[in-house]
Amino acid sequence: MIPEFSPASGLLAQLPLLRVGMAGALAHVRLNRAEKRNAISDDLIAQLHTAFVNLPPDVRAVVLSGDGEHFCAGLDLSELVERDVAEGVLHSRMWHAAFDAIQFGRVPVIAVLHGAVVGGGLELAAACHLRVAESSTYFGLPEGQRGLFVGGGGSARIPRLMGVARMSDMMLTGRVYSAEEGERAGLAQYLVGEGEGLAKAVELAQRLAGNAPLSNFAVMHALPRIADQSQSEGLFTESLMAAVAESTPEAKERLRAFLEKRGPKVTR
Ligand code: 1HE
Repeated sequence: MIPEFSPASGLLAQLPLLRVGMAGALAHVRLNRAEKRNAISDDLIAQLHTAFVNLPPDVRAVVLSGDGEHFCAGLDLSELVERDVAEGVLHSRMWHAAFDAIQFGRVPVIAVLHGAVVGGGLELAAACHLRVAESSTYFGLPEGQRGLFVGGGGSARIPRLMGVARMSDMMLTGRVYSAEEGERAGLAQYLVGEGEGLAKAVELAQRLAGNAPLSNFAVMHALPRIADQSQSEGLFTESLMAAVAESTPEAKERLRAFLEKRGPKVTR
């Protein structure tokens, strides 16, 4: 069941290109630029950054979605025209900072996808920790057709979801993946019917919010770094992270609960 999200207060209420709602430990961040298909302007990228570094301390998981017919049409092409090289680098770095705040923030973020998830919209989705795709979703990287390259972290993140070969194909040929194809290729982890994405994402977010925060943190921060390391370094990082996680009072209590028959069993 989808809880009643009440409008956020303070700074999070002062970001007009977003609509931020709160329900207990969950925050719902909605791209609020449907008339431009949620195209990501400089203002929108700045507001996303601001929102994700200012989540209230009681938030333990975030659901991110887009208002209107499409999740996100990518970079706002109308702002691109007259940028010089230095401005281009800084612009891309601004996106990196905002999307790093999502991927390497404090809490997991679940994206609800529908309609177009293209260009920078797919880069945004790839910065989230889980993706739920409704059946109308389609994925594209039209940068090749527009004379551009990805600049929002896509070249680093998207191959980690689907592989370099599939991403190259999308960029070189303009191939578009349907929701089902995207799910099969690793762009989404859950496939649901139209209009069912938010309920699914909320159900997942509630589950994540019930995990020990340090376990979520380890998955978000250690897993992608270990994937970047050699096996030897990765195994050492894993040992350190495991020892930190299992030494917390919360982990000890959860283990005790299981041993005393109070904790949940793993069931199908
Ligand atoms: C936009 C944008 C945009 C829509 N920048 N204004 N992204 C793209 O190449 C995708 C471009 N967009 C589209 O292909 C289509 O707009 C959609 C398939 C997403 C939606 O189509 P539709 O028929 O629902 O809407 P529309 O009529 O095309 O657009 C409605 C309005 O949104 C219209 O403005 P209006 O003032 O004429 O009403 C469009 O101009 C505007 N709009 N998309 C600016 N992207 C960090 S690097 C990342 C590099 C990239 O992301 S490249 C991929 C860019």
